[in-house]
Amino acid sequence: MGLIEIPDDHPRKVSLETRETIIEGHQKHIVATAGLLAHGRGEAFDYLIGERTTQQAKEAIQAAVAEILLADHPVISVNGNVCSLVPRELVQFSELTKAPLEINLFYYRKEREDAILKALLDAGAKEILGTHDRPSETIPELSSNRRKVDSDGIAIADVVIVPLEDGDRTEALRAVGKRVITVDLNPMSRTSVFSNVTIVDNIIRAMPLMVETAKRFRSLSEAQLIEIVDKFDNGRNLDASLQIMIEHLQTEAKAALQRKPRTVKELKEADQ
Ligand code: PTJ
Repeated sequence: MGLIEIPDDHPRKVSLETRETIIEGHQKHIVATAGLLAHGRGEAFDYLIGERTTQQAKEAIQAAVAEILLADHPVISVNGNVCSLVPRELVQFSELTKAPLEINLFYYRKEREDAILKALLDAGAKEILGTHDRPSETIPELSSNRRKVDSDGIAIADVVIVPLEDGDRTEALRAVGKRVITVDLNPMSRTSVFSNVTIVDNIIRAMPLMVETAKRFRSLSEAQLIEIVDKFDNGRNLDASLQIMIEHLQTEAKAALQRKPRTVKELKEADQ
């Protein structure tokens, strides 16, 4: 994986390898140039949350998966960053939840659509919505390329999963009555705030957990799934996630001032 070899004992191995994956995705036209910048922003917020999946995020994942399993027409919106980072998990999750994958790009270019389509097919996808040859319609109140949606996908969806999304689109989807689920490391972004369920976690950690949770939750009754959705409150979830970041930053700042930086391993041990 990646363009350069990262030694196993490098303390930032996972982060550096993920960076390599995104760069490779950009070279293959999967990732937009702006996607590199979006990734850097994600890295900064991941640093603030301690590069780990919090209990809060685990609860949001459960609410998200329950909501998707309860939906009549769930759809997963795929952009360049998400396709580059977790293609296999997207396909697995789509199969487990019967939520089709729809390519929906902010920075649309035909060669990007083709590259993303190929990456998803290589990852095992059988059907992809949102390509230029598919029937489409437009979401009102949105001026970007993302206004165009698949007639059998987002157009008729009741629940849309939009990881790493820009705020305008989330607002527009809510305005046309869709429920929105996102994965976004920034708990203050407009997408995070406007979504019904926000998973404040890195997509590279969240997506495998979503797959695992979908496998477990498929055998739950409708009443059990409804109970999981009902006890989740996104406002509380965002407040708690932000609080975790503030506390983590205070601890890290103190440690840095005492010249005793803590490693991710030490943080994980402190969590247990
Ligand atoms: O592929 P395209 O053309 O559809 O474009 C995709 C990007 C990501 C460029 C576009 O959607 C965009 O500009 O997004 P934003 O507005 O930068 O929002 C991306 C959000 O995702 C930000 O809040 C980032 O902090 C967050 N983010 C970035 N990387 C990750 C992430 N959240 C979770 N996991 C990540 N790996």
